[in-house]
Amino acid sequence: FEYRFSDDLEQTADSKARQELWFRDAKFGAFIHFGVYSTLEGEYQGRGSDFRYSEWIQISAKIPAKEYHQVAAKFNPVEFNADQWAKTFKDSGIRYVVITSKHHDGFALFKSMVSDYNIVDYTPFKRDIIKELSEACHRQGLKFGVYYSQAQDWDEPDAPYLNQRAKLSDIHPELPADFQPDMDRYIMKKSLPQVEELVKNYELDLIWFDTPVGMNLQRVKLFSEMVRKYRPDCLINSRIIHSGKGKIEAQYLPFYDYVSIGDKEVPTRKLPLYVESPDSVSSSFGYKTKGECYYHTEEEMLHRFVHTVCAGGNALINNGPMGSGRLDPEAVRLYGAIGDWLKVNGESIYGTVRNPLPQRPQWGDISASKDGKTLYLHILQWPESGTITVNELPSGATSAVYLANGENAVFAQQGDSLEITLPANPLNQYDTVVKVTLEATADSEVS
Ligand code: H79
Repeated sequence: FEYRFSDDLEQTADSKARQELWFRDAKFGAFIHFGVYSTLEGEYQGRGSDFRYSEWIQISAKIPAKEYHQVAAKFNPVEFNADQWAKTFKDSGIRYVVITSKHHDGFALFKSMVSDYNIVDYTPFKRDIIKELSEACHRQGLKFGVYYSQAQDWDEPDAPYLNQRAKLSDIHPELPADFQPDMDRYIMKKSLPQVEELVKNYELDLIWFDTPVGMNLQRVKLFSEMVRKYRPDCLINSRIIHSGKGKIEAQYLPFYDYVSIGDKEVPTRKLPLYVESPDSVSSSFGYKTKGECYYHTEEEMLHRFVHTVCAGGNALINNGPMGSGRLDPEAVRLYGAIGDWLKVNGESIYGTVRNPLPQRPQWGDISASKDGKTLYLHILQWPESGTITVNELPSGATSAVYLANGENAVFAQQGDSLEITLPANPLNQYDTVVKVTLEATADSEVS
């Protein structure tokens, strides 16, 4: 499942300027799925673990709202420590953080006057997680954004969509049989006012909408204009209207700033707009220990990240903290592996642009400096032959250096091909980078 992009698509000048403030250079974000569902770990009274995503437990286990409220009322993540989270992200080379301020279950992690179904008013914890984390991230020099489920809200009968698996009457059995959902009523009473609270009360650099079922031009305008009014520099993702697949339509381009591709989709081709991949360290977004669940290996995680950057995008890699408020140690370990690699090879990632050459090589991928004079060859599969070839170069190379140790690489040129003779073993376990300087520039800009 992929987007269909037409060739004439171009973000507005305003959106490009907003991207260029920090987003295009940042490349590596931490996504955080944290909420009531984190305490259930993918199962409720023996039910629901067959769904891949633990944050969907209310639907997979068909938990009536009244019962889910009781779980929410006990949510008490006493080990939550915003400064420690922010420092862990910072130490891993992460440049921005996006946390679920309200997922589809409708429960807010911030103090809200609009609905008391929020962490401050509804739980013994009483602390505003969004406030604490935004401040801690900014203290660490990280950009900060929130996820907000604008269209779907399982706690609100007027929100349009649950899932084929659960009917409205499974979650809200108290409703009269002839109840007619009214999405505009939900938007005007809860989701738009909560977005206003978020942009007014928190220093947001980005807002991440999701699952835009029922959205249309008029509704999109309401949300987009609300964000722009209070925070003109705040980035908006494309899920304000697009689901992560289907067609990108030009009429909506003014209302968001960049494209979120599909969940856990790794881009493998050049895309005409700047993208972000919402990846995750595991098969779920929320913390999950019950039923089917796997984590990526360090190698997979790093390769997914590198391919995303080389295709012209950011990787927003998710971790699901535990219900106790502690970060998932496995996520911390995987972030750390990327971070260790970035300490040596960060030049090949931050501030780069996508592969300017026509092909993606068999042995890995390629990123480039903005001026097009430097190519970074990411050797992801160490070749048996002991050599790698780069084809269709725009000009000759003047030098080739391993980022791992600063030593020169042995290279030979023939026509527009460059061949590098490699040492016996990789210099970095998962990705050895060769920095190649060109005589002339290669053009790789995305619109
Ligand atoms: O927040 C994460 C997901 O919960 C959310 N987007 C990311 C960032 C998301 N919302 N909707 N969807 C993803 C698409 C719907 C997927 C599902 Fe299923 C199909 C949910 C239920 C059926 C696959 C099967 C996932 C769970 C069971």
